[in-house]
Parts: sequence; structure tokens; C-alpha cells
Amino acid sequence: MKVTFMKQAGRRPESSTAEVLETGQIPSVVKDVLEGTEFIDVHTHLFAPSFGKLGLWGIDELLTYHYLEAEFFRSSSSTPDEYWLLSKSEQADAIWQTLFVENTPISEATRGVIAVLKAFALPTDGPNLTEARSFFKSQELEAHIQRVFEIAGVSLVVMTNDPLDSEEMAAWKNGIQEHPRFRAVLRLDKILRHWPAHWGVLAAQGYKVDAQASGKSVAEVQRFLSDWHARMRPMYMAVSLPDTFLYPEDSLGNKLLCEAVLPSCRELDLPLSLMIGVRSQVNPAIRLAGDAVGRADLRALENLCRTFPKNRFLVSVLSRENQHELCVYARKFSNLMPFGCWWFMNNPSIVEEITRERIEMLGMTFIPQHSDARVLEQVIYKWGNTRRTLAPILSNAYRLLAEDGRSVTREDIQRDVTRLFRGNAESWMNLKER
Ligand code: FIX
Ligand code: ZN
Repeated sequence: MKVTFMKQAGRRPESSTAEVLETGQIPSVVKDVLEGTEFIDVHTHLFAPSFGKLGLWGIDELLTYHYLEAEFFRSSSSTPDEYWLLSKSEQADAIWQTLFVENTPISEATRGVIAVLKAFALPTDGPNLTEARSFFKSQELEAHIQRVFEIAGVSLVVMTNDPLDSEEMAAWKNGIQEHPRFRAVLRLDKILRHWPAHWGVLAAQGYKVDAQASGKSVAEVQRFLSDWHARMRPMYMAVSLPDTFLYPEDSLGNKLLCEAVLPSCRELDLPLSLMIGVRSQVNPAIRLAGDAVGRADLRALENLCRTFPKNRFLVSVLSRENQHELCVYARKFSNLMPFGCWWFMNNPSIVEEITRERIEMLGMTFIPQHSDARVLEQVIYKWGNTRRTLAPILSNAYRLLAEDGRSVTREDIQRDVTRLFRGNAESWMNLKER
């Protein structure tokens, strides 16, 4: 309905031909705008094709995802030790049999696999994986990536790149061909959380560092970061931190954080991503699936934001109990950008809760979600679910705005959705499409 606005104080310019929506129209327009906007996925564990086998895709990888392994060990009589003796395809067969044949695939992660199979018109209730395997085997990777990103409504994904991972290091040193859809991130867990076990790798590459991070170590770590910045052109630097993370605290990790990493981020104009709240390997027997969550003391974050006002902090917290605090801190510190509903938070009931309070407290000044995809095709269901969960939340927020006396237009909704899923990331990461 195109109308010329009646002159109202502080309202849209008379000349505006923006389409004012009836309240009843809002849900379909929100759905349409969410579906029509390509998102930027700010945190994944995906790799561009030139990283070879580091990039996971296809049905066997989808089924042996650690989220599904955790669920498998709850329903199967197999022990983890027996499971790890199986080949990848035998593991995938066991998970399919247990979670998709003998049980109803009703959990978030199992439903995800069903959604991917449906997206490629593959059987979702077959007794085995034969048809799915031959389908994925027949895909040409580059064309498959384009198709998957199109279905997922994603234009760009940000990888997680570990400069101390031997396989990845070799790939970068052999020269990585840039891919327009994949961007790098400098992940620093080994430096900031496991220095004693990893300083030797830097030393072996000629950086004058030592176990105590003394002497030239800080300057040499900065040289290391600047060398990898030139090699990777990362969107940000990142680290995941345990629920026990404290700042200030006299530790090697905090020394390297404050004296090397944060100054380098300022110098290179990069945000630092802090993903806080993991309890690593509470059950090592189930490997990647063995991490858990703990409530963190977010005063550490408060102290970092206040002490380093010139640094930008991209933050995601793993514990449900920390979500509200993070929202409040974001109202206090404009150098803090909350992003995503990370890992165990990435379930519709919790995404709904987190996103509603973020809209109520932060307006459009946050990044609602990231996929954390480890397998290429996961972006299909993770972003499909995000659009499905956010549509009623956004619609309700606009309905409240209209009821309170401000009409809503399609242009408003498009501007806001673009900001949430592109603009905030682009401005915080100096991200320009290449
Ligand atoms: O630290 C991280 O980036 C986490 O996302 C991963 O370690 C975790 O295993 C994961 O896949 C979560 O979705
Ligand atoms: Zn991750």
C-alpha cells in the first residue's frame, strides 16, 4: 500500500514513498526480507577448497559431527573405544542406524541432517546411506559450495585458522589461493591458553621466544602476529576462553594477551574475538564431543573493555547464565559487540530468549548468530533454523513498535536485517567483499 504520509512531527519526509505496512503484513514481509538477504557467517570451522582435506563436507562428515557423536553415545551400547576403532563410514553408518533408524531424529542436530538431505531431495528415512553417499560423491566441490551457500542464503563465511596447526601451517606456507566466499581468522588458543606446550613451535620458526615469555618474547609474538596477518589477511583475531578465565590475573596468557595480542589488534585495526565459557574435555573419552560449559565471571570482560577502550571485542558466551550480563555490558561499552548463540546456546528455545533480550536491550547493535559449521552443508540447516526462529521474534518487535505509534515499512525491516546479518560485521571487521 503506497501512501503519502500525512505531515506528522518528526515523521518520515512527506516525499517518502516508503511502503507502510499493516500490522498483519509484517510477518510475511519479515520472512521475505530474511529469506532475501544474504548473510555473513562470522564464525565457522569451514575451509576454502585450497585447504584440501581440512575442509569437511558430505554425508559421512555430517553424521560424525561431534554434536551427533555426543547423542550417539547416549543411545548406543557401543563404547567410545569401540566407536573410535571404526572407519569414518562405519561410524556414520552406526550413527545413522542408532539415531535415525532405531530412534526418531528429533533433536536439533539430527533434524539438521534431515534438513540437509531434504535440501538435496535425498531420502530422509532410508535404511542406509547408499543413495546419499553416491550423491555427495558425484558433486564437484566448487559448484557444490556455490549451491550450498545459495540454499543457505550466505554470501561469505569466516573460517577459523590456527597458525600453529601443522597441517594448516603447511597449507598457508605452500600458498593459499584466496576464495571470494571464505575469509580467514587468526585463532590464538595455542598461544594464549597453551603457551607451555606451543612456544617451541614459534621458536622453531625463528621467533626468539621462551617458555616464560620473557626477554624478546612479547615483541617476537607481535612479529609472529604481523607475519601471519600479512599471510592470512584475517578478519579478526580470536581465542576461546574457559569459564575460569579471569582478568586481571597474573598469568602467561594474560601477559601475552595484554602486551602482545591487544596491541597488535590495535596496530592492525582488528577486533579480538573472545568466546568465553568452555570447560574443555570434561569427558576426554568422547574427544571433540567431550567439552562442556561453565558460567564465567564476566567481570573479566568488564575489566578488559574498560582497560582497553581502543580495542574492539567481538564476544560470544557459552553459558546461558552469562547472556544477560553480556547484554548489559554491551550497553556500557561501545567497544563490545555481542555475537552469536554459541554451541550449546544454538537451540531455538535458547536462541529465542537470547535474541529477544538483545533486541530489547541493544536494538540492532549486535550480530545475532553464526553457524559454527564444521561441515559445509551444515550452513543449510543452521541458517534455515536461524531464519525460522528469528522471523516471529522480529515480527513481534515490529508489531510492538507499530502498536506504540510508529508505523513500520519494508525499508525499515530491510535496513535492520541487513545491519544485523551484514552491516555490523562489515563495520566491525572492515570487511569489504573482494
Ligand atoms: O571454540 C570453538 O570455536 C567452538 O565452536 C568449537 O571448539 C566447538 O567444538 C564447536 O564446534 C562448537 O560448535
Ligand atoms: Zn567454533
